[in-house]
Amino acid sequence: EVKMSGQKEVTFIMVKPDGVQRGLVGEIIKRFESRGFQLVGCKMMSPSKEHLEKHYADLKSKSFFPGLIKYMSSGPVVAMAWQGKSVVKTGRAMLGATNPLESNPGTIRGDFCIDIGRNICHGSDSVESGKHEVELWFGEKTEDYSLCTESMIYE
Ligand code: 3AN
Repeated sequence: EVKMSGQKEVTFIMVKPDGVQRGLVGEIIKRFESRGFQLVGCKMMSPSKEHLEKHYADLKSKSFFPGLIKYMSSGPVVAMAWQGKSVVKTGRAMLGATNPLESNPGTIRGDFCIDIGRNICHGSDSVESGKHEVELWFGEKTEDYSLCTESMIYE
């Protein structure tokens, strides 16, 4: 089971197909690593429509849902689990607002995109959904490195 408290908090960050196609995988990983978070799961994959519909179940009634699923199926994604103190909230802040035109410069979306339907990355919106999404995309196969951080300042 994925632990949720303190420095073991996890979030699910995904580079969407447009982010992969535009060569932004390294940039996004670099920002999370530089900030001090730990990459505990990472895979490139082409998720099935059924899997994406589970991931976006909350949005099923939205008019943009079919387009969203089509876009998310348009190429491979990079699915990642990141761990660390307040990683869910801080991760969201690093991604920027859902609509890139409202994302502040300095955020990933604020620096690299302009279209809400092509906003290059996903990040869990609560500690609960972080845990749920990491389990949905990785099952039990993420590592917990939080005991290997004695040289870091985390306490
Ligand atoms: P976030 O990804 O910031 O949590 P959600 O969960 O509201 O935002 O939306 C999930 C995804 O659905 C967004 N990342 C975006 O790609 C797409 N989306 C959201 N709102 C719209 C919209 N009005 N038109 C087109 N796509 C949208």
